[in-house]
Amino acid sequence: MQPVTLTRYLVEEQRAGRIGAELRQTISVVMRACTSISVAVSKGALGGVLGEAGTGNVQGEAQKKLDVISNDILLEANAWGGHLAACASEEMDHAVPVPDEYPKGDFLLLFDPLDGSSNIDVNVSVGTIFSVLRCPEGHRETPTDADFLQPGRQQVAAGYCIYGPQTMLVLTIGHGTHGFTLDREQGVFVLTQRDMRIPASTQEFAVNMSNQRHWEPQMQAYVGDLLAGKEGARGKDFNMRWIASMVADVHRILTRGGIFIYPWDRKDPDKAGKLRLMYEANPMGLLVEQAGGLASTGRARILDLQPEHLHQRVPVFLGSKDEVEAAEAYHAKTGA
Ligand code: P6P
Repeated sequence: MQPVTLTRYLVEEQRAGRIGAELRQTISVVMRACTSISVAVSKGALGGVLGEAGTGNVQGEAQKKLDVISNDILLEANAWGGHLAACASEEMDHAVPVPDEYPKGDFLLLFDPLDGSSNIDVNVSVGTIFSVLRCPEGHRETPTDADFLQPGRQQVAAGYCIYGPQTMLVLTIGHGTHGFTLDREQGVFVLTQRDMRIPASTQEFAVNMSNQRHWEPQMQAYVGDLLAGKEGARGKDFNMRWIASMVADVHRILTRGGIFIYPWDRKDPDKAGKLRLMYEANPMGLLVEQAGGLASTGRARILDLQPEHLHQRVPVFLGSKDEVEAAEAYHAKTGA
């Protein structure tokens, strides 16, 4: 039987009336860009692409060469893609409208071109995260940052491509979350995990414990009880994983469950956490909720948030439904 490729999956979804031709083609353009990024990432030192680019981004972070290369690959691919009004990226201060000389469309594409890039030089999995929104009516010719400020529930597609031992693209168009593995010899993504489901309960959490002293009391109480194990309030032992690459940690959770946490910490209180709402928390939140999990700030569901600016940061608790709800219960207590 012929394998179901991502291209075939998207055509079948279009035939079933679940997406239009323009969104199908937009996702196909992102897929091809991710294949190019996978080639660049896998070359490592042989491609002269490791190390710093010598530039910084709007986040105040030093850019890796591959951050810039990946961002350029996505911008160039989508300029000719023909169905976008504008792109926005972790690596760019403001949204970039598709230039007038290129074909335009009604979608807005956001991406973190290479999330986890601090791991590149030590050969740990990294990935591209992307989110697709509709451009507000009448704004196609003059899109601005404000047009992107839509709650995550309004995403029409979201996904990531993880560059690990396998290159995999995980996608939702609002009808489940599905995993596609890159067959490098054929140059196609093949459906290998249809309808990924996150178990409701878990005994595995992911957080950077070195920030523990900076957390608010409710977070300290919650993690303290995870660490107390079966002798503690939770009555069961927990394991911990932290890859420090969101795409890799979330992929593990989509594959076997768990809870991923990047909470608010007082190291930089006005940032409200490290992760960005528009092109990290929202796309990952949609993928997780489409797989039966939950995505929360600890006090509100991420996909319901009304964004205030393009590079807004939020606390993130996502993964197994029962565990995210348990974390929310701790955060509902005033003062812990
Ligand atoms: P820390 C990578 O830089 C990233 O944005 C996410 O991919 C990852 O989950 C997090 O930051 C890691 O943060 O503080 O552990 O380095």
